[in-house]
Amino acid sequence: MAASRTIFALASGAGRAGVAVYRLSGPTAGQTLIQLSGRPLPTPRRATRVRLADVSGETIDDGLALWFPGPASFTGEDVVELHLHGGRAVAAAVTAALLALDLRPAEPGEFTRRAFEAGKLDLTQAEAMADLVAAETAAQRRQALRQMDGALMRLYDDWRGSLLRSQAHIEAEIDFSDEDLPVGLGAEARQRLTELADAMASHLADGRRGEYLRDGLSVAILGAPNVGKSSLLNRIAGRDAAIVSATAGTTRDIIEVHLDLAGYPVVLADTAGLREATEAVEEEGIRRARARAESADISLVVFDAGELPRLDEAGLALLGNRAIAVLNKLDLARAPLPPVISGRPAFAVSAASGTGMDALLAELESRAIAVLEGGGAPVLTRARHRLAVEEAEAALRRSLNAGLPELAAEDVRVAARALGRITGRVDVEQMLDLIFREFCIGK
Ligand SMILES: Nc1nc2c(ncn2[C@@H]2O[C@H](COP(=O)(O)OP(=O)(O)OP(=O)(O)O)[C@@H](O)[C@H]2O)c(=O)[nH]1
Ligand SMILES: [Mg+2]
Repeated sequence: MAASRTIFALASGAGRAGVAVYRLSGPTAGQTLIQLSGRPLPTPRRATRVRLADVSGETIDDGLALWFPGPASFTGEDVVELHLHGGRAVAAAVTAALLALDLRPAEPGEFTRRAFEAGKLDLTQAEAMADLVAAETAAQRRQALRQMDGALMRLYDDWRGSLLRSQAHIEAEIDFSDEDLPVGLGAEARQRLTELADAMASHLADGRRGEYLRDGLSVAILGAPNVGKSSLLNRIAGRDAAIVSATAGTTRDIIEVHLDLAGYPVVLADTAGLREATEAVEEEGIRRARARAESADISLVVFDAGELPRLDEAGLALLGNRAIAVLNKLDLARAPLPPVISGRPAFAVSAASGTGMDALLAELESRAIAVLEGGGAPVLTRARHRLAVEEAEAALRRSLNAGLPELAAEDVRVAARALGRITGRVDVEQMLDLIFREFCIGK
């Protein structure tokens, strides 16, 4: 990489009481520390106490400095970390001093991008870092750490290595087809490619576990108006996120709350009650509710227990195999409560008082775990990876059916490139901006 300008960012700041960490990376990072501290560079990778002053000699702060000479640093460049007192005046003085020394504020994700460009990590690891910073539940954190450790990178690099070797064999066969090449090479390559295509197929058939874990499992609360859907959402969320009223047709838009369910991320959505709409806004709300019913991974279909034995038609129509039936307003029930509705287990609750909520939440939790928990194999975590593995598998299947070895070799090359794009080994220049933009500044 061409020598780049030294960048800096406040990598973490804990406000007035805490420690603020400034990170500098680039060719003049060491020189900058010398100028600010008025001392030679400290021992590498050792926290050293420094008194920093700006160019005019005015003291900025008394803190710690760490010196990481490249290439054995996070970005591969010379890196300096300054641990100073939190607080706005220090931040303003440090920023002014660094700008005066011709450093430039870093863009979001720029440190990680430099690390990627220096070959310190691959794209899946870079993405995992962004995931780790954004992780809200324990399961998300574990998944991000596994990926940061290189689990996905190793899998894709292994596959890509096998593909490149197969391609070389097939091409050798083409180039030397008149000469005495050991027989059976074609069959051997065919065998290996079939195994790889099958491995990719089973990797793709992971039930989207990794993506769910990143984005959260989508749970929709559905049912007729006034059955207590919004009350249920508020009860589960533990706060008044949605408006509750005795008027049917209160909820119009979709209201989402993010939950941590036994360490697993869930996006719980309240929706408009399903009925013949009385006006345009309600109609749009109902359209959105139906769309969410389609896309949700689990739905809680709510009925009014006060109306038993009558059960609302719109609700019954939604009791598919991803549904849990909820009989709300248990306190108003006069008829016996059915344990099962349309073959779905029915949970009787009172959203108003909280009765029965433990059993319902336990069911929701075990459903979420069934969807999200798998073995230890690394899982796809992003649509970007999924698309590339799908492309690789399709190309491999084509190569197995290709009439000519030249065509087979070309398809194997396409498959290898698709995998190379995931890890960033090939062809990624135009994607990088997109990927690193989602990082925060200082990472
Ligand atoms: N008695 C009793 N009343 C309840 C219970 N849950 C909700 N309600 C009442 O039922 C009414 C409707 O509640 P909401 O939560 O607004 O119902 P909803 O399904 O969201 O209604 P829409 O948004 O209009 O579709 C309110 O007056 C609530 O106080 C319950 O468990 N018992
Ligand atoms: Mg509502």
